[in-house]
Amino acid sequence: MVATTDVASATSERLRGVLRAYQVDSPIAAAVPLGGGHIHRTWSVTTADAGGYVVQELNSQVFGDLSACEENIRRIDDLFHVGGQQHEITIPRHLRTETDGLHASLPDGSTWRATHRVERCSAPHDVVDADEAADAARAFGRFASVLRILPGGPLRATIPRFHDFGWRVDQLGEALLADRLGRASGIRRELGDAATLADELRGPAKAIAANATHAVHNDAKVANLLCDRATGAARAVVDLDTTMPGSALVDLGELIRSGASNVAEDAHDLEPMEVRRAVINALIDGFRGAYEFGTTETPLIRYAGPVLAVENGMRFLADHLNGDTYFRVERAGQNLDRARTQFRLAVELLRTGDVV
Ligand code: GN1
Ligand code: MG
Repeated sequence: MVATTDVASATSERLRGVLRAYQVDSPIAAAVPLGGGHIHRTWSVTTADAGGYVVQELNSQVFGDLSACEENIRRIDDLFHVGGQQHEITIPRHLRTETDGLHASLPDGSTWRATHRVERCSAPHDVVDADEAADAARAFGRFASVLRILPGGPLRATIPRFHDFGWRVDQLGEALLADRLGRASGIRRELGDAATLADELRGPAKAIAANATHAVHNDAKVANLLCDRATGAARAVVDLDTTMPGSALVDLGELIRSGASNVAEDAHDLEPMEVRRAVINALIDGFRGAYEFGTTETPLIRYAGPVLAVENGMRFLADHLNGDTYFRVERAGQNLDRARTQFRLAVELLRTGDVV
């Protein structure tokens, strides 16, 4: 019996077409959009024969070289799933097309991928407490550790200069200069905050980038983990398109940036914002329990969170100026709120940072 689907029939048809490309012929029984990410569109799909898949329409604007993503993820998928070696953390297993491709195309030109669903797991929205923080950070630390044994040379850069702090400063400058929608006059304070913080953190950001020696996730946040719904334990790392050479400090920094505060990334009211020191310490300890930083990296740990907060803040602010073309928005001013939250967070992290 085919149950009702939760998406429009046109979407359901497209999802069916994608699954057929992976030789999954059973009709779709249910398809539920998975929210969260700003970039791709994702559905959890159950077929009539009870197969569970996650199907994703890829954003080729953001990832201009989807073949680089495909090649990287194939190698990572092989590392985790071929050869029988079990790691304490895994990734969802990718489906392959008849010609052994990871990606599939529909006649409308869209590009897709599909994985087997990791059952009884879901992605947390945010970090609840220190224990969960430590477990999440351990998972990303393990992921980066496993990637150290990836055979075959460095992964390809899927988004060039993704964590190039100086370039993000320049990008914001260009957006300001163009001021395409005349929004600059309304955000003088935020532009000032961005400039001050960027000056302060340019040095540490450069030092962190100098340690970009291994493949890391590059977008390490709890929302990119799958955790067991019953126990909360982290089981799989997802959202692997940015996994490429980088610095493990960037992963730790992104975990801190996305997990440290008690308010949402797009909070409008920052009055209640607090930085949760216990969570930050747990993130640091958890990550270090699974990944060994080198001697040049250790003194930079305290800057990792602030650098990533300001980097993201500058990206949000540039996108606000550019008319919200990169980060999907659901309301006017959302990217501005995201930027304000990041700058305030960076200030708080720097202010309380010596307590580590
Ligand atoms: C994007 O879509 P999501 O949430 O996984 C972005 C990250 C940002 C994040 C901010 C490829 O990630 O770099 O930190 O939004 N990913 C890309 O919420 O740009
Ligand atoms: Mg994501």
